[in-house]
Amino acid sequence: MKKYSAYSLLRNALSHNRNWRTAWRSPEPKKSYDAIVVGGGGHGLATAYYLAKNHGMRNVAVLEKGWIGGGNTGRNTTIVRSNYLWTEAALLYEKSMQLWEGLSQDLNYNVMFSQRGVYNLGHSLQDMRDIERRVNANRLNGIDAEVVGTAELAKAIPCLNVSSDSRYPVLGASLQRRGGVARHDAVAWGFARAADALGVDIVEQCAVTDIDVRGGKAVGVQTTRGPIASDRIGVVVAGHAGVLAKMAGLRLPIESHPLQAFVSEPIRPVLDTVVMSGAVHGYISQSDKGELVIGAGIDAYNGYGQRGSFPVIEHALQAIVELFPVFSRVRMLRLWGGIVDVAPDACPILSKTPVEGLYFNCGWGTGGFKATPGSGWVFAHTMAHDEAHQLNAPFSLERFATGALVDEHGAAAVAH
Ligand code: FAD
Ligand code: PYC
Repeated sequence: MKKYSAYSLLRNALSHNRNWRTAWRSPEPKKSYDAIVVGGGGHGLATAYYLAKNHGMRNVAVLEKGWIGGGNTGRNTTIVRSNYLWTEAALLYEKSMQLWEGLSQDLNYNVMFSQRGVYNLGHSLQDMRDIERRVNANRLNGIDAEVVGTAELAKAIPCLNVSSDSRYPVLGASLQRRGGVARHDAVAWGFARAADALGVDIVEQCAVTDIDVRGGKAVGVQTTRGPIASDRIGVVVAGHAGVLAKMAGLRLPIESHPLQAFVSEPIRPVLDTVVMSGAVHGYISQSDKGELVIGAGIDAYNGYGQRGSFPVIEHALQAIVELFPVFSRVRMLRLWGGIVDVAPDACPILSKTPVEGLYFNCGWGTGGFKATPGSGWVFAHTMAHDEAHQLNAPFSLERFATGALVDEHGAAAVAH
């Protein structure tokens, strides 16, 4: 990769960036590709990157209906952790965590991964029993996890209300120190630039309008920029998975819901970790810009509007003020929503389908940002070999017929 010196930064600024190379090309789509990835979010871009890097597939296109990272990838609250209960899920998210730990170096792009720790609070005896069970399960899987009490919490997070006379008193928490946050846009841009450098065509403003199936096999897609042939198509469109499945005559066990988040005005550094509470239904961290990043549970209705309803905002902010009374005086700046794809067991679908050459990567619901690199890694393997990687074998569509669900509603926590 070319290095930019301070001098070249100045030269580019003075020339209004006329000579600044774009980070990825804007190619016209070809008539056919060896593989097509539908959806230019983090998962789709990571899939294309690992198809090229790990499996030597360079004649690959990512088709994105808007701009890359404009879906949930650019709308999420960036919490990264791998403290899931069941071994199947824990190993998948832990693979991702290990990739996060080397991602900036691998992509040669700073994704600002900050391992500032993630606390999941407990507010009742049963909460604490569930936390202890999950921490023990994590440790058995080699994943870092601790149970912490209120004295330690009060020391680590001075503005957290741990007094026993609050409505839902904090009794303790789980802590994953390797958890944290990353810069979401940078994840999309970093994967895009690295995939493009390996020859992947990233085609924005290109909506897939139909999937062509002949004799039970995928043969291509119809798009707003014309038909494109391929016998290997991976669909990675999050909240729109059901819509794309219908194009191929399939029905997925997915519901699409709005999920909201909000940021406050920027304030001085006050919170250097991530705090989540499933019981009071809110979570919070502070961005490097100083904004408090706050989120809630899903809006209960199905929909495709990237905005949510007022009661959820009120509920989440009540929860945050309960936990952090000092934030009651902070003004909120912005709010937005994304469309999340929720499966019945709160676990993803990374799977072949009854249509040969057609693969789906969806169902990450409210928690897929943390899985971005790992999801791309295993889905690229699945597409390249027409066979699941051992880490995503438990997440096939068959589980909804056999009943071998991996119920992660507990660890999916706040948002589901
Ligand atoms: P997306 O980024 O949504 O990408 C899918 C892309 O497909 C979109 O760009 C879309 O435009 C494109 N597309 C759709 N239809 C078509 C079509 N017909 N043709 C072409 N392209 C199409 N997860 C965490 O781990 N931690 C968090 O803290 C967290 N917080 C969240 C907070 C909010 C408010 C939301 C909404 C989500 C949150 N998530 C979190 C979940 C996380 O954002 C998602 O699971 C993850 O980003 C999904 O990535 P993706 O690449 O699959 O989807
Ligand atoms: O999966 O950790 C998570 C999460 C936090 C907020 C939304 N999703």
